[in-house]
Amino acid sequence: MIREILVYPNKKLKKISKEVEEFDESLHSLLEDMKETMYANEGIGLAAIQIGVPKRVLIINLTDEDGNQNPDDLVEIINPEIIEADGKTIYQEGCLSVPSIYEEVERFEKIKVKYQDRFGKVVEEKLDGLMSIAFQHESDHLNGKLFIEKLSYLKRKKFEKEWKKKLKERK
Ligand code: QAP
Ligand code: CO
Repeated sequence: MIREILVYPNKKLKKISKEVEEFDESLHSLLEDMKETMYANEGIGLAAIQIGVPKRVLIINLTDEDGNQNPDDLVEIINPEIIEADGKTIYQEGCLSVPSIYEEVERFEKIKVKYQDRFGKVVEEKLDGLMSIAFQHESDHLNGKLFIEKLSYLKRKKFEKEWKKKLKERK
């Protein structure tokens, strides 16, 4: 089922999501809803809280070199942890919860992560490139953080101004 995406400044987006303890049918149906919702909105990543579910669940499906999004490349990530981080990288990020806004954000370049799959199996791997950035962006959602909160004071001001303008235009 396609669910509604919560948009900034919805207060639910600030919630700290809870660890998943049961790797059951309800988790699997949440993952299916997240996939449908992400594809319907042309996203490459989505955290459960973006559809109002405060659970530590996220999905990422990057596009390939030709810009095609292959569902076989979709990764389901439960209870993510970053256990090592190295270097810095800057990328112009967007977010389905902050539509039409793209700003440069600094992240770790390489990370070592630990998470669980939909059956509870523990996975440990090293990530770099866009996958590392997406993992950090989506993990921040589970702690109630949006990418716009990582902007400098001046850039945040600029964003708030742009956002107000966009709100008026949408009405
Ligand atoms: C998070 O972002 C991310 O403004 C996923 O109008 C960000 O899927 C991963 C989107 C940066 C890696 C790097 C945004 C779609 C999608 C919009 C998204 C929009 C339509 C964003
Ligand atoms: Co986001």
